[in-house]
Amino acid sequence: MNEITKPAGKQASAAVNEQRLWQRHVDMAKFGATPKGGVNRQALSAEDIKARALFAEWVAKRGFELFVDEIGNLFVRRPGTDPNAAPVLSGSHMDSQPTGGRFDGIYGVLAAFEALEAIDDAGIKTKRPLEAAAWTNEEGARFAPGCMGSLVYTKPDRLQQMLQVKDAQGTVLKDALAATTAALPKAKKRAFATPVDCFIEAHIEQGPILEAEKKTIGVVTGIQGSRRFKIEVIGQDDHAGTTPRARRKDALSAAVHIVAGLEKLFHWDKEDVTRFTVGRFVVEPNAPSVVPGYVWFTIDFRDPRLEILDKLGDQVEGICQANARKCEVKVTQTNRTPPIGFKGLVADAVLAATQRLGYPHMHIFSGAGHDAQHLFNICPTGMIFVPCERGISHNEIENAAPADLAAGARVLADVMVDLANR
Ligand code: HGY
Ligand code: MN
Ligand code: MN
Repeated sequence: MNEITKPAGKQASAAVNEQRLWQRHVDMAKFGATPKGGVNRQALSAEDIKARALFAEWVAKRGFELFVDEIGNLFVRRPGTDPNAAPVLSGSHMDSQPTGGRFDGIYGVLAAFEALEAIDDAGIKTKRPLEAAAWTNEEGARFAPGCMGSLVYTKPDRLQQMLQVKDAQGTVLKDALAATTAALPKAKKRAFATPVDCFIEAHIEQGPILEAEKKTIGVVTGIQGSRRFKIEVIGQDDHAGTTPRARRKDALSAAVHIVAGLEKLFHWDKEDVTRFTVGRFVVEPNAPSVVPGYVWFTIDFRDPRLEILDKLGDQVEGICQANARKCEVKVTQTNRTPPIGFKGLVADAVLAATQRLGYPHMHIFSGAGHDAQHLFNICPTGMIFVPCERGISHNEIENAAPADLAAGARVLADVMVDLANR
């Protein structure tokens, strides 16, 4: 932190407008609004396209430049005095889970935009350009895997594979993406892996700790690792009335035993640190009088310890085969992200800004995954958490307080000025 930026950082955080930030959340929540007050704004859907269009309107009104890359990631740029310097980048995602909340992801996009606006309102010059990003398809609910936009941005060789991914209705990602980018004609093209000086992501905690500890800011120390699998159980459709047990290849019965075996494996720790979720379970043909011939389901396995991720994850195949009964089982690992730790430049800047601004804070580890996990591989990265009500997320009743959202944006604005002028 050099002396000249301290007042600039303070001016920037003071210029954060709580009401403007809150209203933008209200405006965005209209896209995909669901009955219990949440959103269903899945990646590259009509709702996502509308949200992107509104965001582009706000960007244009502000006079910032808008860029889009080949996987649909959006970048808003506020120029710096050194146009050749790599930008200080902040952002998150606009897409949601099918029964998502009004803050998961979108808060990080709007906090980043609010930081750029506040810095602009305060008339602060920064050496490095400042950018706000909206990463495509973080949630992975419609197109798997999640964190797709930030993954491809940092690993461009994965683009072709991702373009071919299909959703449950058979829509190919490439086609949904074409419609999405066509709806933003004014956005300039941005190449993948354009250098980034550093990345900061603001996000609701999606857990109960900050609220319970009465802290406004979480200085995030890292993100736990994850391994995700698709398990396919292939049996044989048969008549429910005429087929004796001895002749059945019942994919559902086998799948149920497989899940029971996996629960025995993953529910190993009494400290309840390991996370194991079967979130999607598809039975075909899903007809009451047909013995199910095909079942597929997902495994979302997470743990902060690399050795546990390896040890337990490597046993999935064996447990599936051991419980296959008369069916064939196919195990595909769809994603593996090791645990990461945020130390150094960005984490220190977040702590310093939080202390300067005097917010009650604590260090906190993230159980949820974020785009920051991929940016971590290409530049110094860190995260800022703010509380959400009762820690509830991936749920329509997800809620957060305007003052907490603004506090996170104030810390972010101060950090961005600090890092852009160091
Ligand atoms: O699943 C996650 O951790 C993130 O919220 N998509
Ligand atoms: Mn999120
Ligand atoms: Mn999420």
